[in-house]
Formats: sequence, C-alpha cells, structure tokens
Amino acid sequence: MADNQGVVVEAHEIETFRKNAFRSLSCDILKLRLTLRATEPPQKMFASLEEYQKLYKESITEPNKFWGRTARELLTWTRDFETVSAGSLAEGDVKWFVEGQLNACYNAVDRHAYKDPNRVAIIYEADEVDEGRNVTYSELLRDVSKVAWVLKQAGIKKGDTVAIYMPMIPEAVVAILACVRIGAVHSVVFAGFSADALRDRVIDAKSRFVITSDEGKRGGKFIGTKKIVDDALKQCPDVSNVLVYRRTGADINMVPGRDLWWHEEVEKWPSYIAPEPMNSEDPLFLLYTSGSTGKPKGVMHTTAGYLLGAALTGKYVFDIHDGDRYFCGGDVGWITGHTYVVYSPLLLGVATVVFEGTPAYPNFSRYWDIIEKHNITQFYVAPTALRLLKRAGDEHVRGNFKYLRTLGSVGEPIAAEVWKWYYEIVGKESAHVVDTYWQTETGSNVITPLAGVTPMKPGSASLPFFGIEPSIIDPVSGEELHGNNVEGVLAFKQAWPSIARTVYGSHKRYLDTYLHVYKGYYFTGDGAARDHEGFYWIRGRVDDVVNVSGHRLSTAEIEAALIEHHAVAEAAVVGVSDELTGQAVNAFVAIKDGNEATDALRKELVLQVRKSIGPFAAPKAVYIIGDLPKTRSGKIMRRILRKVLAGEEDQLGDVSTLSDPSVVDKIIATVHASK
Ligand code: 6R9
Repeated sequence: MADNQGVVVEAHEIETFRKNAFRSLSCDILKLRLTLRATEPPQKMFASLEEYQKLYKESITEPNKFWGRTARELLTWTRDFETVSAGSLAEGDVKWFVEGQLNACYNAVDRHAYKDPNRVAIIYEADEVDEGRNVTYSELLRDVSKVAWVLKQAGIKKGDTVAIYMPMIPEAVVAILACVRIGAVHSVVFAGFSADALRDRVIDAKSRFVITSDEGKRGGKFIGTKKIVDDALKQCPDVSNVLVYRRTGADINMVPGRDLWWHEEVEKWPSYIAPEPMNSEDPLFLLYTSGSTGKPKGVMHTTAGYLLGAALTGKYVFDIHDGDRYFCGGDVGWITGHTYVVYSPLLLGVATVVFEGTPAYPNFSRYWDIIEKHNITQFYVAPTALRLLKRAGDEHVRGNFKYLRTLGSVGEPIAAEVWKWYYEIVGKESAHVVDTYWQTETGSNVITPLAGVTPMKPGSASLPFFGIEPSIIDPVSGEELHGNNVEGVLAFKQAWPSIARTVYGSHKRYLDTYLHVYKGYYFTGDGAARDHEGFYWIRGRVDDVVNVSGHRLSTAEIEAALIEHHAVAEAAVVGVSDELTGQAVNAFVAIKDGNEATDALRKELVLQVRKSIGPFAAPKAVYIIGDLPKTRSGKIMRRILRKVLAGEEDQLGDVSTLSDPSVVDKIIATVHASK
C-alpha cells in the first residue's frame, strides 16, 4: 500500500519534472557536438573548442547566469532558488542556490525510475567473473527506500551522520542513497582502512549508525569487514546500531541489540519512502582525506552545489548521454567513487559499473573484459592501474571496445608514455583521453579536457572547467603570475558550486589550509605550469617539491623522466637535505621483471634524468626496490621514503593507509644496505 501511495504522489511530481528538467540544453556545445548514441558505431567527436570558450567565458564573467541556468536544467528542485551564489572565498562562507530545496536521491534515482523503470542503474561486476547482476532504477528505488526506512526506524534523523564501511557492491550505493534520501549525512570510510582508522573517523564524524557487510571479497581474497568494524567500535560508545549486509555468508559475530541483518530488516519495511526535501546548503556527506600533517580532515560537501558539479562534469567532461554505460574503477571510499561511480552517472540516468574486484584478477585482462562485456562507453581509472597494466604487457588488452568513447585518468599526473599507451593500446586512437585534475575538496573535475572537444596533449590536464578561474602564483612572493609560460602554485580565483564548504568540526583548519594561504584564492596545494597555449600541467603536490641549489624541481617531473627508461615500472622521488645543495634528489624505482638491480642500471637512470631534465635534477642516489609504498588508492607515500632516508624509521607516522605495509621493511633494508 505504502508503495502505491508513494508512486502516486511521485508520479504527480514527475510530470513537472518531465516538463522542466530534461529540457535539452540550449546554446551549448553538446548540441553542436556529434552526439553518439550507445547503439551507434563510435565516431570521432572533435567539436568546437570555440563553443567551450564561449560558455567558459560566460561561466566566469556571468557566473550567476551560467550556474543558475545549468542548475535548473540538470537538477530537479522541490523549491526554486532566487540567490545563485553568496559569500566569498576570502570569508570562507560560500553558498550556492541559497533558497533552493531538493533531494539528492530523488535526483539520482526517482526521476529516472519513473521515466524508465527498467533502465539499468547499476551493473554489478562481482569479484568472480559472471557472479554479477544488474540493478534497474526501479529496483534501486525500492532497495534504497527500504534501507532508508531501516535508518529512520533506528532513530536516524536529518543531519545525523552514518558511517559506511562496505566493499564495492551495489549495496554500498544503496546505503549512500538511503542516507541522503532521509537527509542523513554519509561518511564513507574506505573498506581497506584499519580498525583504528575507522574508529577515528567514526568518532570525529560523531556517526551513530554504521553500515557494513559480513565480509568483502577482492582479487579472490576475503576481507573480514565486520570484524574490523567490531574492533573499531570497541571505542565508539555512541554507535547504537550496525546494519550488516550478508555478502559471503561468513560466520560472524552479531552483537545482540546493536547489530542488525540487512536482509531481515529490509523485509519489514515498505518499498517506498518519500525523499526528504533538503536545503541546497544542507550537508550531503563527509569524506576524510589526509593533509600533509596531522589527523585526517573530514571534508564536508553540501547538497546542491556538489550535485551540480557531478552532473555537469559527467555531461561535459565524459560526454555522458542517455543509454551510456559508464565504468569508473574508483572505490566508493574515495572522492572519485563518490562523484563518478555514484552521483555523476546516476544523476544523468545512465548505468554505472560497480566493480568489486581488482584489475589483476583473475588475470590482467579483467578491465578490458568488463569493457567489452558491457559495451562500456566511458572508462575512468588512475594512472597507477594503467602503469600496472602497461607493465603486464599489451597482449592482455584484448577485446572489441567498439562503444568506448572516453578514457579518463585521475589522481596523479599521468606520464606521457603511459598516456600514449592508454590512447593507442586501450583507446585504439579513437577514444578521447581526459586527464582530469581535481581533489576531494573540489568535489568534481576542475582542470580537464572535455571529451570530444579539447585538443589532447599527453600529460596535460589542459583547460579549466566551467567556473574555474585558475591562477598560477609565485610561492615566494605570493603574487599571481600573469600570461602564459609561467610556473608556480595553483590556486582558483572564484568559488564554484562543488567546492567543499568546511572541514567538519574545524572551520579554522579549512580556512588555514585552503583559503588563507593566498587571501582571496582557493589554494590547491599543487604546483602547476601554464604553457604557451594556456594549457595547464599539474606538477604534483608542492609538499613534494625539491629545491636543489635554488632549482625548484618537481618530483613528478623527475619521476616521469625515470619511467621513460625501459627497465622502470614505477618511480618515486623525494628531496633529502644536503649540506652542499640544500636538498638533493633521491629516487626509488621499481623495475620491470627481467631486469637486474645493478650499478650499471643505476648509472643509466641518473643519465636518463640528466638527459631528460638537466644535470641539476640528477638523483644523488637511486634505490632499486621491489615495490613502492602506496596507499590503497594508489598514491605513493613519499613521506615514508623521506623518513627512511632521514634515518627516522621510528617516526614513520600513520602507515594504516598503505596497501602493503610490508614494503616498508624492505625499503629500510635496501637503504641501509647501500649506506
Ligand atoms: C580526485 C583525487 C587530490 C590530489 C591533487 C593532485 C592529485 C588528482 C590529478 C592529480 C595530476 C591529475 N591529482 N588528479 N595530479 N593530474 N589529473 O585524486 O582527489 O584523493 O583528494 O587527491 O591528487 O595532487 O591535489 P584526492
């Protein structure tokens, strides 16, 4: 009964939505572009860069006009807004679409479910090949509603925070959307974090409810998710309930009165619950990210602005169209998974792949098999995965990718030779590579090519997205460097809708980290160059900059030089203090199978950097190691390398985010052996 009532009410709403929300975008480049339907054969789509420039100009000179229009076009509102933007970067009180009301889940699910109930929302690709399934938009609406009921009945109210500690399964998406359906704030913690890390995040966010699974399964291995939650919660007395999804059927401990089985609870509740209308600036989620120092920051995003950033970048950067099948390999535990596994594709009503496994299981063809099997139209992954797959060999890249139009890269600079491999071997020179630069704090892509539009330059994130006004600042003088051919640190001059609004519990930290470093600007923490054509090249975090005899060197640049050498699989460069030159470059390299760690190779590598950048950049020491210390999201933890080199192995700090903590001991041994 409750079902039907809900549907009737919503069917009424959907009429308004049909009339307003899906009006085709007027005056935009999508219209001019050769839009591809998924059912048509792929074509090259290089449309007009001038159209981008025209729209970009509008987004900078008349931001309220641009964002007001796109917000009404792409999102469905239960109450319209009058004020498009308010506040300023200088004051740290940015607001968007002030009087508006909307619900994120309604926008991501309901409106598509009513229009086309059987449309696929989630393509679940399980760890084991062929164990997956599809979830339609109407099934998603039902599943989300039931879990939303469970939360509500457990006393979770609008504004409460819910921790989600789940593997990459459709239920992780269901959990996220169930929260936002009732106005709760989700705080997803990557399901590879340790119990201590989870505990800290649950406590900091004041989460009262945790959603998890009995176990996870990745690359053929089982992960004791619920056990980790149990350990974490020993020191979290404020958590009243844990909802447990049965993924593997493992025998786990259920705490009476606290723990609830997902499958038992959802049986009790109707398949519809009305979405809670939320104010534009109500918090949508917290996501913890590490800064260069101290404890992780709970970056807070609010509702309308974040959703608009996710939808608009999906449409323009990835060229998402009705009927597409979008595959982002990121985990929902990171911002890439939030924005591009969940929100962006679902807001645009297309199918999103939820991939539980790894690119190496059961073999190195897994990604490519998924792309072929599901006729994937957009694929999005981090360079670290591409390096792994490139290293594995081209013979693994098999299949017919006839629908593939956009290849995305995210998370770190992509070296030109990896970019080339992606474009030629994966994309068969017919898909557009988009090297998307952005951060947890920016919410969605900020410097990026637009698929089908922006000319590609291997290794450059290219041009700013709408509303982003990049500035290159001289870090010494703090002055903005105007014109082309400049290099410095990257900041943004005006606020955009999906900028993070605060660090949970510490607005001062937010101001100090991002807005007060260069007053009036948002400071990214990255170094960047603007080349002779106005294209941007991200150099990496400025905390990774090395200064040798007054030469400011980017670790990323030296690393790119090193991996040009045929024997090198991956490289990490750090600065160590040096009596003579201030800092010296030390390089750690992982070599490809079949190569030996010899002195001759070390010499060749030094020569390679001298040749590629200049003698001043030559590493003073090259350490050849089995594997680099990487976080589970693939970022190299250079901090650990720096500490080992400084002889401060006892002060490594938090290594809980490392994907394989055992690499640390091997690195220490290698460094000691060479001293
Ligand atoms: C989305 C994400 C943010 C940091 C960022 C920068 C690096 C991200 C990049 C890139 C070069 C790209 N980064 N994308 N560097 N080119 N296309 O990764 O968010 O985890 O918060 O990391 O990642 O250094 O500052 P997050």
